Amino acid sequence: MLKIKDARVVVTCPGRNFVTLRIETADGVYGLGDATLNGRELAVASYLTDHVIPCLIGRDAHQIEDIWQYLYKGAYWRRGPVTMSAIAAVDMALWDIKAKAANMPLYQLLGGACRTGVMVYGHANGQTVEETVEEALKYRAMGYKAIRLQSGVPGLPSTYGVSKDKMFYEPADGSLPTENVWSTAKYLRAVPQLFEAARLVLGEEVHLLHDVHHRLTPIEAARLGKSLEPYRLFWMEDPTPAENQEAFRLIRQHTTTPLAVGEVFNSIWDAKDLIQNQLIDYIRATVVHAGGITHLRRIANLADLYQIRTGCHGATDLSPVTMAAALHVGLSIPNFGIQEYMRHTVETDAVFPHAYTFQDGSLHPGDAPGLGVDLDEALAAKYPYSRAFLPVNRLEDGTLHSW
Ligand code: EZ4
Ligand code: CO
Repeated sequence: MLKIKDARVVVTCPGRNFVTLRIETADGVYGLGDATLNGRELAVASYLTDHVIPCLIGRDAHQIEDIWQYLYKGAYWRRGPVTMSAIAAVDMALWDIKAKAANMPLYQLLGGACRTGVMVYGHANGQTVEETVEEALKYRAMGYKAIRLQSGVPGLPSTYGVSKDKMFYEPADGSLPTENVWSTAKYLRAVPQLFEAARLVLGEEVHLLHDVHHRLTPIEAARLGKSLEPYRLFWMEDPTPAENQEAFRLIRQHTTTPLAVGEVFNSIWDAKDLIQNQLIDYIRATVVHAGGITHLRRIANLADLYQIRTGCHGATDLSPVTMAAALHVGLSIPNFGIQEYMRHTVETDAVFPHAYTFQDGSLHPGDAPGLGVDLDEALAAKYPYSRAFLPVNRLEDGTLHSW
């Protein structure tokens, strides 16, 4: 019995907001879990502090599965991003504790390494095709084997995922939501030109990815996938929203461009039909937003039956604690595909010192016991919470968009 003695939530903003759960056991071993839900951070902090932590005190930290079931089934109100991020934080912290108690890096407890490292992709973005390709060249020079390309759309003043800041940028950019203008017609004209230019300059070797951020209808997405086939994308991400999982059947019928979906999923039930009908190629559910290591492994196991691989979300709003957890999972499952890796700022890395390292286009979680991430609470306290939102999208006539 490894008794949970105490737990608390730490909110910090070293350039962007992070919510971290710290669980402490009676014999002094502690674990960390990420609970960051971009733009809705304090909702999860309250869920943990007001509703979850009181139920944890006195329990056996070793009973990870039972505690997961207790929090999921016991709440009566199942699923949803707030609930599942809170459960994820508890789950991560408990795995961290168990692996520290075993004096092993977590991936060893998860079955050991299946590969030498976890291939990652970086974000190249620019206002123009030329600028984006130039950014991609920088990533290639750093050793990246896979690069996501997002470019400004001619005729539109701003585009989500295309920022003035290059190597480091934040998806949440305003204390009230900023607004972008969207035109599907302009976008569908621009994207094939970007990838045509990119292949000419970057050649065939490097993997190229693109994120549509749920902006298209299924038939528009089908057309985009088809028009990108000559450039052999590694994947086209979130071409259309997936509340209606059936929608992907139509896209699938029209294009061989591989599909990646699921960064907003919080449960295996969000992905069940997509996986069982083999409507996608990569599942993007993440440790923090999909119920922790325990639940993500369940999703990955289901996906493996259908030859679907993982491609976990890894933007900067997922803290280094989630990144470490994703790396331990990615290293140890048979059907790992790729891991998104938007680099955190120097300020964030200082608040979360970590053992994972980047080399030759891959990350390795390192061999420190547990997750291999710490939280410098004194430094974290110097960065108070600062409200921030993701931008919203409107069509040129003002209609609120995204689908
Ligand atoms: O919009 O992390 O693939 N990456 C993405 C990200 C997400 C943000 C949401 O919080 O789509 O930029
Ligand atoms: Co995305």
